[in-house]
Amino acid sequence: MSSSRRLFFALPLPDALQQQVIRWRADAFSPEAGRPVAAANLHLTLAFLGEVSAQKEQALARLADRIAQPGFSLRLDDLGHWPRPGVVWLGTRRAPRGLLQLAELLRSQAARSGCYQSPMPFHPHITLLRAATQPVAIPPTTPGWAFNAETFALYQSVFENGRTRYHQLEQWPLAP
Ligand code: 3AM
Repeated sequence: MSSSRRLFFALPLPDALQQQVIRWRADAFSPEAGRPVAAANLHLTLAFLGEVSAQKEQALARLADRIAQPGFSLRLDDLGHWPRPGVVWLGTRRAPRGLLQLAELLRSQAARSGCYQSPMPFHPHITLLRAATQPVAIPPTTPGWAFNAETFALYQSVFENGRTRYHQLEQWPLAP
């Protein structure tokens, strides 16, 4: 029997930073602005894979084993609102080359493995609020957090009991 799972590659956020972000978010946005993403679900998507068979998942994971991209520092100094998908996001004004290269590599491996990749340009972001379809007052600045991205991971998106949860399936180091 073959099973498929809804998967994506992403950068995890360090636990301490997840907590800082959600504490700041509670003050920075009104409760009506949108539905807050749970702390443990905060991530920066690198490549969305969609519904993937177990066989294709294995193939993508083995390709990821061979990635030898360097780690990088990421400054979270940008904020924005995309009203159509209803997303309020935290991002970076200057995406480091290492981040763009890692996303490009994962996306091209995904495309070659038959996972549809959106033609929209990659806009690295961490989704903070969903269902934010009404105008939102966006704070003029962020606390300007920075963190060292030392790993990337494969996640499964699971919808259960009316909630989406992201389970980390496998993690890979970025080169020092
Ligand atoms: O990083 P965020 O939260 O913006 O929106 C989905 C989420 O992105 C995105 O993949 C991440 C994990 O679910 N996603 C969902 N469906 C998608 C699709 N068809 C998609 N990204 C691109 N194409």
